Amino acid sequence: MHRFPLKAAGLALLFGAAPFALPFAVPFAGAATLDTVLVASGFNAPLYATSPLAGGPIFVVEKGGLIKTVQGGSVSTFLSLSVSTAGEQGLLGLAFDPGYANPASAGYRRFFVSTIDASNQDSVISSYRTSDNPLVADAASRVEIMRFDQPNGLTNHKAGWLGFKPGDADHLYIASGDGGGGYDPSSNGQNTNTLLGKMLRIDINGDDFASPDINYAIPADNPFAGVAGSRGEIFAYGLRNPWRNSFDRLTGDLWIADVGQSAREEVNLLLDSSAGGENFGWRVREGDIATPGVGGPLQPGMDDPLLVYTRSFGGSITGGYVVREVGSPLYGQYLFGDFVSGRIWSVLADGNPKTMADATEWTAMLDAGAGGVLGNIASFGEGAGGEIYIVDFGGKVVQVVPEPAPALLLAMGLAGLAWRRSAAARREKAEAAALG
Ligand SMILES: [Ca+2]
Ligand SMILES: [Ca+2]
Repeated sequence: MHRFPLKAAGLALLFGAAPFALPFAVPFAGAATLDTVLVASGFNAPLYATSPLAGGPIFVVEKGGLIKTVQGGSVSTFLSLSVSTAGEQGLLGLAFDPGYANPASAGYRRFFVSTIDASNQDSVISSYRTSDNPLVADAASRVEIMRFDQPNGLTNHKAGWLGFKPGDADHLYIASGDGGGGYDPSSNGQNTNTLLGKMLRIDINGDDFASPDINYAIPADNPFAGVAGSRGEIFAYGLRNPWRNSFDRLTGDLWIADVGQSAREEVNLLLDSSAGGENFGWRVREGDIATPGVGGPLQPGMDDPLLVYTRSFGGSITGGYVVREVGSPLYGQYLFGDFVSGRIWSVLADGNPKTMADATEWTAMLDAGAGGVLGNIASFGEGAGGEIYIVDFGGKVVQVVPEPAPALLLAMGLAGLAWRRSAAARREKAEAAALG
């Protein structure tokens, strides 16, 4: 446990977390074993990784505005953006269009980024397209999709995650933070007339706006579409800093991990069947308690989190994924971590409320992996085959693989490929069984 103080001291506490108590160990269950292999190191403040095409490059997002690719062991720059980087600002999110590989799709070669504008600190969502070279984006292809104001001078709580729900190529989900400042001073989370502190949902294949700088439509089935005094882009609200979130690729459920203020970190579940309109409570509620100093009891219509943890475990939750890589010991588990403590756990993703007593801790096993000790967990990532990446803010990306990592794959820089291949043969059957 010696490494936790080291971690806390070494990072300018990107997420403004408070000091934490020494963690106590949560025993891990069963005989399942995991290893890691290094995807690549030397990144500058990496915040995200994904690999949308089977056998294609792994894309790594850097806070300072670069997207890099890793393929065949070599790293190159895919796109370079000018962004504001103070505090928690930067290049914060990346999502590939579901039609990225389909020449017949409007989304062919298209991807979306969320950034903080270098000139005015707005949150900005833009699209770009990849050039004829799959390792180089076409910088001139930029289309601005939307932007929204951020409070002047506040550099934290920008969230910025982007994602598409499996099977829905039209709607981009955008996580926004409360705008920052601590305790949500303007109560943005509960205000449905601002885009701050929300899960947004927009139609990126429509356009409701004559302006060439605003290029999306408000889905008619969004819960506040057409409601006077509310923003139609909102799908769910009452969020503080939903930094990293994910759709379960099997079920379509959205797992929202909301970074807490000074007492509770939380995981929320937005079911596939939801029509939206959920209120996750901030700033009235911090996790499962009244927000110290400003909060109160759970109000009608507010949802308690699926899982909370205290400062005994960490100081800033980093949401992960429900693992759907067939053959992984983590299959069907929601894997998540903590930026401050560097700890990583999983809980069974059965949709029922959990406590940390239900969690399995994987920190020591993953730290002992061939990919090396992990520091501050900035993000998790998922590849086309369901493979799981872990992004260490200190500069590296690893892939979770079975233990022991096959030596040949390590040597060839093709980590996990064999596992993926053998898994593919079993996937269809297993998914059918799970659905049944
Ligand atoms: Ca327009
Ligand atoms: Ca909440």
